Amino acid sequence: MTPTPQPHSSPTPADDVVIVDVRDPSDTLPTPPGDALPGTRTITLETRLLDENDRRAAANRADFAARGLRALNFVSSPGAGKTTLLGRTLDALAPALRCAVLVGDLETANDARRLRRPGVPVAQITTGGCCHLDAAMIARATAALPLDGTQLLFIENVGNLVCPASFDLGENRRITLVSCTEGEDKPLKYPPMFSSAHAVVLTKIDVADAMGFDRTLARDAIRRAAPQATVFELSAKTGEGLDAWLDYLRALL
Ligand SMILES: Nc1nc2c(ncn2[C@@H]2O[C@H](COP(=O)(O)OP(=O)(O)O)[C@@H](O)[C@H]2O)c(=O)[nH]1
Ligand SMILES: [Mg+2]
Repeated sequence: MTPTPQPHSSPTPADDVVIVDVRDPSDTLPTPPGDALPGTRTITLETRLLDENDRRAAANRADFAARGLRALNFVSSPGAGKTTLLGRTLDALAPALRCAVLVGDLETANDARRLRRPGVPVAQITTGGCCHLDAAMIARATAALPLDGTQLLFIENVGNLVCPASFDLGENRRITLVSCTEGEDKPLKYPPMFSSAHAVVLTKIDVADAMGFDRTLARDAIRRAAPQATVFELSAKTGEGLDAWLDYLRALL
């Protein structure tokens, strides 16, 4: 079957949100699994792809260090609460601390609009069919933002508990969110996202009881999948647990 070409949309003006459209005009629909040729050597390609990404991530990390900023990469399944937590975080920290935000989604600038705050540069990275951010996208987006003087760069990755784990963006901290509405066992089912995290944030604890969510079981799963990580339990709705999270961020500077 010949893949159908994807239409390529040009960047959409969205108030003062910068939109970095990284969709490739030649993007094609992914090949359905049933159409894959037997013996296709995808492992080599992936290795090269990740090597190239690692090289660009190292360049981003050097750029962040030269600018004196700390970059945090927020990863989770869709809907775990990344944007809500980032909004709360910006309300508490900016403008006393100089913050900037990059948000990745397949489509829309909704999250970038939600995260607009006075004095906080925001860029929406529109990935099209791509299920994760990569280091090259971050380089393009940071070049599009006025980052002079920025202390904390928050990067909200595409909602996906699998692919973003493989792509270093050059971040200084990877923050993995998991919410009480997802079940206690997700850290054990999706280990790379947790084993690569500097911090794990258990979100939506305000609804834990209503969901019949067992926090002890969840803590145990997080400890097993991410023994290296600092763990936070919080509600971005009620503010419970937020102080420890904000202290963690302030201590990065
Ligand atoms: N009850 C509750 N809902 C939350 C919390 N954080 C986020 N939500 C809700 O969860 C949904 C998804 O949140 P969002 O921040 O968009 O998740 P994202 O896709 O990870 O960015 C929204 O309806 C939020 O209002 C929380 O701490 N408690
Ligand atoms: Mg979001």
